[in-house]
Amino acid sequence: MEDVDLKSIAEKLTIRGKGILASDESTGTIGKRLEKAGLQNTEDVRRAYRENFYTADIGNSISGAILFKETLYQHASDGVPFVKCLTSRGVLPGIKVDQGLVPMPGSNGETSTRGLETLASECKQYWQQGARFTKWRAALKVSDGLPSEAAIQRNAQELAEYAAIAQACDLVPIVEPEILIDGDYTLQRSGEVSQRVLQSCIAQLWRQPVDLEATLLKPMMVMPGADASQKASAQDVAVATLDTMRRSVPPAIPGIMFLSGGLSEKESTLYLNAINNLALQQRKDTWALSFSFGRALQASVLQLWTVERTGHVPQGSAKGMAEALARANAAAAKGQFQGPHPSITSLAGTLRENF
Ligand code: 5MM
Repeated sequence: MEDVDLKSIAEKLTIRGKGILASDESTGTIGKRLEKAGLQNTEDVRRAYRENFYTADIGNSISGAILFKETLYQHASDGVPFVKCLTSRGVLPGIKVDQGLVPMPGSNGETSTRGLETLASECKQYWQQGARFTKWRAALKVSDGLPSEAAIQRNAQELAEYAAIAQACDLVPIVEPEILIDGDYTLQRSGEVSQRVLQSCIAQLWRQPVDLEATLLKPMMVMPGADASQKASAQDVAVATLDTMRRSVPPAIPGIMFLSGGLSEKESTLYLNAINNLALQQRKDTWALSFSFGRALQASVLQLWTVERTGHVPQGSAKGMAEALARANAAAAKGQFQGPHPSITSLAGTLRENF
């Protein structure tokens, strides 16, 4: 095995003004999205859809792409392996290594994540196949009594064990403790819960043989739940998010790569832009503050691709959308997004305003 410098991989992933494309939806999750768009959830449809991203001109905006196991072994329609499509564009291939959520016995509907038993042997195979970083997702529900301390501790411990195993296999770990958007919780409660969760994750990472300088964090931005009566502005989200990160995440961690978690494509970009603007103003850009978005980089691409397949928009439209969304978020990762937002819904809004 070659001598792997994990810190330099983490540095490449967190280079300022680029972010990560999360395209690691498991077969069930991508299936729900494809079926909602009227497409069949077959291996070739999944492959053809993902080709829109991996053969797009995204190298100036995207530093790494997280793939699902199936995708790591697939090829573009011209026969070039996806891994090669990505590396030839300067994009590092990564892999989701968790095996999904399972109910936590005795809990009030809370979950932990499975996959630790087989992780080491799988990581070795993924490295051979070209993956250079990994991702593991835990999910925490918020309500009056949740998340419980038991769920916070169990998930933090699993995330830290995963990170140690990934690094031992020469892969940079992305640690994803997602605070779910569902619920009517306030901005303040989101901050309190995020702080507890992130601090517990960091404490567990310290207990394991994990090199923080070769570890990335993938949290949710701090914001009210989707059903909260009081909405927050992008500036409110930026203030609460930066306060929480500063109180919880040591500067040794090179990058905080936010997930989009059910926000709209436009909100995700505007919030990320506000966070970076504020960090620059306050000189608190200790870490790269960037994205590891899934839906916020994909939703309009999928919509457009379904139309493209019927021949009603030119071939390549979906790929062009993938590039435009990546560019918009790369600009936001520098606090330089100026709009208009390229997503289909924003475009429709702009067009409506012009008539
Ligand atoms: C929370 O989901 C992650 C980020 O995507 P969004 O920006 O859309 O929230 C995402 O990487 C997720 O972990 C993968 O899609 C895998 O999800 P499943 O549900 O298939 O495990």
